[in-house]
Amino acid sequence: MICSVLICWLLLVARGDGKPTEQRTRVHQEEPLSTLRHDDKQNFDYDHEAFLGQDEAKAFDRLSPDESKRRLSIIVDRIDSNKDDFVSEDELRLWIEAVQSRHMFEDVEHQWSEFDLNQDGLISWDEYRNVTYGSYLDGPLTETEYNYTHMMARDERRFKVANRDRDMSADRQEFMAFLHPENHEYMKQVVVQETMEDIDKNGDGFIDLKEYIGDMFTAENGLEEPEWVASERQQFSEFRDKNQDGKMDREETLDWILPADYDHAVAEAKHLLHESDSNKVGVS
Ligand SMILES: *[C@@H]1O[C@H](CO)[C@@H](O)[C@H](O)[C@H]1NC(C)=O
Ligand SMILES: *[C@@H]1O[C@H](CO)[C@@H](O)[C@H](O)[C@H]1NC(C)=O
Ligand SMILES: [Ca+2]
Ligand SMILES: [Ca+2]
Ligand SMILES: [Ca+2]
Ligand SMILES: [Ca+2]
Repeated sequence: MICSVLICWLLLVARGDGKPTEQRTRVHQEEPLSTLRHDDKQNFDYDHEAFLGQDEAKAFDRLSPDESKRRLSIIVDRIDSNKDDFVSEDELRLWIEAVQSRHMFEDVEHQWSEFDLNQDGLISWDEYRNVTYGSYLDGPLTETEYNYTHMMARDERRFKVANRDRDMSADRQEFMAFLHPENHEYMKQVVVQETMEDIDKNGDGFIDLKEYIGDMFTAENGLEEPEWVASERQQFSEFRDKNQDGKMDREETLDWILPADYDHAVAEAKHLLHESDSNKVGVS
């Protein structure tokens, strides 16, 4: 795609109405590229963030159109690494991957000093636990205080898995795997485990259709079920429940949340190119 077409489309995207989309709070359900739900019918924040990174995207929301355009031109120039004035899918994918790993690195650096209390270049489980749950561990539990026992056990389990050398002390790589498990192959199993525990309300080790829908949607009296819920039901029986036994096991859940044959960066690159082409924004 011609660079200026991409800039125009991104400007269109950047000046979207900025309505917040549904925020996914559970870590394993976060889209690796952005925590926003990817639904262009609502707005383009997801694309915006995948392209710029979350912090950068927020900064862009405050810029004048001219300034946005100027900065986007600089970025698009950098994406066009072979300088042929076209942005290829590959160039875009590399850029999106770079944005994603920069975000993870910054996240680790940002949080590091808060947790590495003795400044030995490692974050031990004790340090992490004390900083995160300190006041809860110290104080007598008041009736209104949330019982963090479960959450802490879950963190500890994830921390153990992230620590490949089993010393319960995380270096930067291990801490990154702990914070962003969905982007680390060796964390997949624990991510699936956490997902299943969250959604499997009756605790039988499977996710049935009711639990699957219940995780995304709560029916309100008198309100008709939205269309997307019906389509999720269909998704469940047609694609998620591969062996057609009416429920999702571990394998099927893994395929759902972290599909092996799906690369978010490739998908988003294709999508951005497709959208900016089909919107016929023209060359300015
Ligand atoms: C964590 O807190 C406990 C209790 O206050 C303390 O004994 C321990 O030394 C702390 N550990 C670290 C690594 O700060
Ligand atoms: C918190 O929950 C855990 C496990 O669910 C339980 O064993 C513990 O007694 C609870 N603590 C308090 C103070 O309620
Ligand atoms: Ca330390
Ligand atoms: Ca370690
Ligand atoms: Ca179940
Ligand atoms: Ca099944």
